[in-house]
Amino acid sequence: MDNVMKLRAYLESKNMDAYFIAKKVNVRYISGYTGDDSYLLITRNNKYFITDPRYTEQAGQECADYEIINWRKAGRTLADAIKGLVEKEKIQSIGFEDDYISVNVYNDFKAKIKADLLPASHVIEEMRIIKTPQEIAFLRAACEISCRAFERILGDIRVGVTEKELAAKLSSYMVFEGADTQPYGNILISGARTSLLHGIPSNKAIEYGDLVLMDFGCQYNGYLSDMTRTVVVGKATEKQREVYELEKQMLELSLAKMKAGVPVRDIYRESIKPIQDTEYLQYSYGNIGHGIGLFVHELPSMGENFDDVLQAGNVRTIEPGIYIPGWGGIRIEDQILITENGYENMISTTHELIEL
Ligand SMILES: [Mn+2]
Repeated sequence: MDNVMKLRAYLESKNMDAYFIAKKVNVRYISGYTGDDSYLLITRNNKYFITDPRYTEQAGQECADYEIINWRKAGRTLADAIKGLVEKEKIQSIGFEDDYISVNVYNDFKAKIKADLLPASHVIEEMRIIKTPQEIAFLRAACEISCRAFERILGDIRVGVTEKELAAKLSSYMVFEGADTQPYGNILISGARTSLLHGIPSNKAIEYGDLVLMDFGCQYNGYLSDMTRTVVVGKATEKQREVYELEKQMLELSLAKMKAGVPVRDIYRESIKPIQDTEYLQYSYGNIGHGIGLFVHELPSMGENFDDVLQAGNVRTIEPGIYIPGWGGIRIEDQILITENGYENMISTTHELIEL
């Protein structure tokens, strides 16, 4: 069953006439369109691609089996264009992504469209949880590109270079290795700043003895990789080595548990075993992974507060970490395909401590 058929099966099950899609990655997932600022209205029998003149040519090429609507021509606002389709198709109910549509757009829809607007978020997101073989191939390729870029950036990390310079190089290496050119907010931070879970690369220069934490990834045909490695510039101190070893055990125990059918809470419990009775437990974080695909943080999440179970065909990251304010943080992150009997690690880079 293709994605549109799956969505139509959902419409039927909910007795809904149409579904309106505005999230960029959901538009791409359903239609294959790779551009911006476009919307889909999928009815039981028709497919409408709603965009503006900047994108009509591209939409015609990428979504040839859709009827392409230029909303700027059809009316004053997006709602005017949809109003016309609702009348033409005699649509009585439309599901929409209520976790995304702005209040502004919603109010305009409500005022103009004579159909029930039914909040129905996460419909496409739920479909995206199990990856197809094609999606898995793209995700694997994105991971391989990141691993090659990591090998290259190691040669550039030295005293005096700034975090920003290294972050820019790392991004360019991924493009040279085959990634899409879409920007991606890579984290490359050093020294005590590594305790910032999502720190932003700064003008700080690398110093001898620094931890350098790189949490990065790229996009390949729209599909993302996400990996983290933490290295030491020079010789690791005793404490750096101790924390690194604990972190590595946290990751590897989590990996060993990965298999379809395992509750994510069990993975979390496994992950904290090495630090359970140590001072470091307070420096860990309850979320240790997330689904990944067309979007970097997608369903399902992984951590102490989630009830779901690993399923074959999930692609997830696993990234426990230890973050000590004022001292620094260490994280290792891999991207995993869950299988019936275990997992495939899409990230081939070593877990061993790298001293540069
Ligand atoms: Mn991640």
